[in-house]
Amino acid sequence: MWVLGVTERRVMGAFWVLNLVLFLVQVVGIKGAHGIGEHGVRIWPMPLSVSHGHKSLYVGKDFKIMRQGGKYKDASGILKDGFSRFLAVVKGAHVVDGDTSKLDQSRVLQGLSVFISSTKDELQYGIDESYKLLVPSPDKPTYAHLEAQTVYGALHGLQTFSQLCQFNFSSRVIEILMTPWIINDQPRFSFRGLLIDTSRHYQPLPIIKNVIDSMAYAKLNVLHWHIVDTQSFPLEIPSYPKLWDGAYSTSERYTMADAAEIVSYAQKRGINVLAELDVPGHALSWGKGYPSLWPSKDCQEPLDVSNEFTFKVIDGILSDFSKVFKYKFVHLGGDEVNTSCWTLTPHVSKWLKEHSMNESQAYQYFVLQAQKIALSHGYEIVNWEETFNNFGNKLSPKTVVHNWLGGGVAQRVVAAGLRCIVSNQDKWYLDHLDTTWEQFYMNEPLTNITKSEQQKLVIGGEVCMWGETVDASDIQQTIWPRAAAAAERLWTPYDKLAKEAKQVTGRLAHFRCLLNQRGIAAAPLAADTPLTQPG
Ligand code: CP6
Repeated sequence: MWVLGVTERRVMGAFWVLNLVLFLVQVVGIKGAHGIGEHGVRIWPMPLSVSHGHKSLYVGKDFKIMRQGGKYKDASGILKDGFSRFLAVVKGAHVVDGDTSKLDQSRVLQGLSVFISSTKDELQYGIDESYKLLVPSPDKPTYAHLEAQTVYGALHGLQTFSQLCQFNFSSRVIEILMTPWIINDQPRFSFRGLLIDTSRHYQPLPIIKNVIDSMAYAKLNVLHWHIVDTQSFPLEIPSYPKLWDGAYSTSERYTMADAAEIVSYAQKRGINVLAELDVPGHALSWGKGYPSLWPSKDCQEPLDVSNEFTFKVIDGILSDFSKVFKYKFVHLGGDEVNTSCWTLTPHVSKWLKEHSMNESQAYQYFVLQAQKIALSHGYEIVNWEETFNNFGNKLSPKTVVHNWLGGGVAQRVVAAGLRCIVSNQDKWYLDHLDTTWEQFYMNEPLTNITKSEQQKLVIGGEVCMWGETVDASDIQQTIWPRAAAAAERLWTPYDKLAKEAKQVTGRLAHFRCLLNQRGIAAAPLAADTPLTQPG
């Protein structure tokens, strides 16, 4: 327990000032982000409200972060780690050798005080991600202030703060232009996702971590990990250890400890991991280790609906998942199911007759069985939209329907009272190399959804980086900058979004440059397609 000195008391006092100023900004409407030119505010995604002045500050050589009051104690070090990451990305690889002790101290920012009111640091769907940030104009002593409900809101605040900083090559120190900054921010949607697919191409762990880093820069908060599919089964499942016989090779695999490491790495950056088990289609690789999961040796997909063992294996996998993947949702796929193997295989077709089911009833039976198993492990469920299109009224009320086809299913899903995630393939599929960043930016999740209680059921959206076209060599340049365009759509309030994508070109170009400086291989805006493509 420390005793507050003069400095600390001034810092604490600043919280009242911060709140008063934010109040004035909101009520009186002091100049906000509107009307600030492209060369002014360069934050991506644009916050809820931003105002700024015209004076510059230097970031002190001994600049430090301090928790000031608040209940959060940072026992797990999330904030401390976040802060050192932020300092590293702001410095880039530059040698910051400027001695700020010789500068006018009223222009040197001594530190950032952070006030977090919640003690909890469980990362979960729907947590408060808001923050308020005040960077003062020259003063003495000069401290910036960040206030958030949760440590994850504070990380977003650090992220924004880092985007205000730049390296000054004449003084060789970090500077912040256009102070004071007063920023009040929170996301529009709680689910802001990116899908990666480690079945079509194995993605090495450092690549996945690099993707997670880049997501945090754009304030995306869900890594949808499409782990396994027809082509390969790279993940270890302790309950059924032969499943990863379906990996491409003995080295293109993840242990459960690797998966836990990814989850923890993501959590420290405020990112949830949504694990997918796509059943009953897209699961051929499972039969490499356990051939009885196939209807037959020559008809291998979808999984054998007539075999009790199929559901035992799903139960084992989801049981193992639940120890590592702590997000409240699991994704059970359910898309693109071609049931012809079921009717063509004698023992399966006999089973269908005995149970008086046709193919589509068997598809429904399978999906609902898998839902029951997931519910028994404490999960809520995400399913691709075909499940809703075929038997929407039978789905568990705990289902979130994941749109991907055209045709505006979101409208029908929310009218039926279910939740929805938007990923329409004509606008938000990153593997569609000819979809431009402008199209990503303009894709509006609430199109034709006007009632507020229905709008609330659209929990967010997700851009999808299917793995057929990308491996470790080009995944980042295929994701970025287009994913950033969607990230702003999902973060920034509707009335603050540009009405035409070209209005944000300069700011997005700046963000993609920032990604490059931070070691993310984001492609240029003008050429959205990768420079190289795998054959
Ligand atoms: N894999 C899985 C895929 C796709 C889907 N599910 C997909 C389909 C069409 C396009 C892109 C991807 N590769 N499991 C659909 C949800 Cl264009």
